[in-house]
Amino acid sequence: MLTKPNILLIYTGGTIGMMKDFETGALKAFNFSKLLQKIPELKQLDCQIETISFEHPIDSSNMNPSMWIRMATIIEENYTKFDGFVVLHGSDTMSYSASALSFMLENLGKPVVFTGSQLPIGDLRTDAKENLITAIQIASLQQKGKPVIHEVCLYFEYKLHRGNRTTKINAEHFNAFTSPNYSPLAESGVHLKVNHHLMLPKNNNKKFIVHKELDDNVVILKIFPGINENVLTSILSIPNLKGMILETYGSGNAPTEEWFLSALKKAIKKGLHIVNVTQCSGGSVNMGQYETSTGLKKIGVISGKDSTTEAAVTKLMYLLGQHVSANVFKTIFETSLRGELS
Ligand code: ASN
Repeated sequence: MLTKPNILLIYTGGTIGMMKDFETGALKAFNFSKLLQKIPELKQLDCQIETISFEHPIDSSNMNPSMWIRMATIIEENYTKFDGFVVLHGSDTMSYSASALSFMLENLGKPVVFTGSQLPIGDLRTDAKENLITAIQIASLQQKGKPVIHEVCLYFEYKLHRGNRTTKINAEHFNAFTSPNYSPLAESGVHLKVNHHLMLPKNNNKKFIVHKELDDNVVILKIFPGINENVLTSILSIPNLKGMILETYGSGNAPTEEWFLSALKKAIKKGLHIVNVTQCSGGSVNMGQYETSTGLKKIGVISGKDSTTEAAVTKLMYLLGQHVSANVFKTIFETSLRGELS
């Protein structure tokens, strides 16, 4: 007899479990046991569900690397006991967390599905029930008793995406996330359509490793017409700064002014890792395509290719935490580690 898949539901907070504060009217996280009482439908699912909650559930705007370590540790400690993991998370920083976890969990052999909602689960028009129920069904998908998905994903409003390819694009619509440079791994309609060919393959022989060293001495700088030397050099002189995500225009273009390039060059020479990602919501960095990016290429700026900013900044924290040596850092960054770039 086949046993039902075991799913661990990890509750970190987010709108999904929030209630209005009577005094201020603002939404804030509340106790998880009350959340489950709101969804009796969960009992009908063809899987066993166990739950674990952050002691103090948060609005995901308070997310940080130590909480990513907490999530990764929960998964590590429960890895053999469960067939899949669903992480309930606020939508504001969900793409950052899904990206971070994708790097921290190496040789993942089971699904980790992030989900949440735009309206609290107790709200009459809530999107939480569909998101949660389908996320659990997806985490339970098996073929010949083995999980179908072996990666960190994000499920929201009928689409399953690779987590490190996503970005939050809307604070109002239920369709809050997109994956600009990678098609959905699955779509939920009348049937659940799984795009097997887009998924990361299972790494049969390699041991599951959880990396818990993240270095947060990083910064994201979005360039804009009018950025001046004082602003740039002040940022570059932040004590102990080790990495910078430079959000550039179009296919990786930036001002060609002498002060701009020479400030970056000096910083790179001193050991700062600078990664070029585009401000555009889709497409890729291609340094050398325009004259306005050849200078960046020449001074050793790393190409983030078609990574999202969320994936790039968490990959930077992860690789810095791994103490990757300076001479291979660029090559490793420009390589796809978890399907985050093409
Ligand atoms: N502020 C909320 C959060 O990220 C937004 C949400 O979950 N929809 O925790």
